[in-house]
Amino acid sequence: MTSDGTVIASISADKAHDAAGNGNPASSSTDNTVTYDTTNPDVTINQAATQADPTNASTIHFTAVFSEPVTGFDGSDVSLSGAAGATTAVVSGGPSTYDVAVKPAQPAKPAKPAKPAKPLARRRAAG
Ligand SMILES: [Ca+2]
Ligand SMILES: [Ca+2]
Repeated sequence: MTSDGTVIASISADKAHDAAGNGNPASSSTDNTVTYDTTNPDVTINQAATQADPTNASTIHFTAVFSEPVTGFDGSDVSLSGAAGATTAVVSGGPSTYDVAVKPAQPAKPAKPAKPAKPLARRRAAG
């Protein structure tokens, strides 16, 4: 094979013969096409077209565009860096163009005060 593309197999009539000399008709198929693909999917990521910059919004959107449909791409596949300390990316969309929603690191929530234990039911004093 010399390039990426479809590979299609078919058999013309009279390529094989039975003992009586009858030749086959042309082949029929339900799916005789396979795509030969040796090209890696390139990817770009940029701030989304509608993303304000700078922004004070709590969610910041980027757009990842692959050069062909892909699977297996999720938030854990996006590397985040920068001074704002973003830690979480959520990926949606596809199969070629994905929205990457990034949330800045949340300030640690103050721990909830522990609930006081329920008082034990008082035992009735024996008469
Ligand atoms: Ca096929
Ligand atoms: Ca490919």
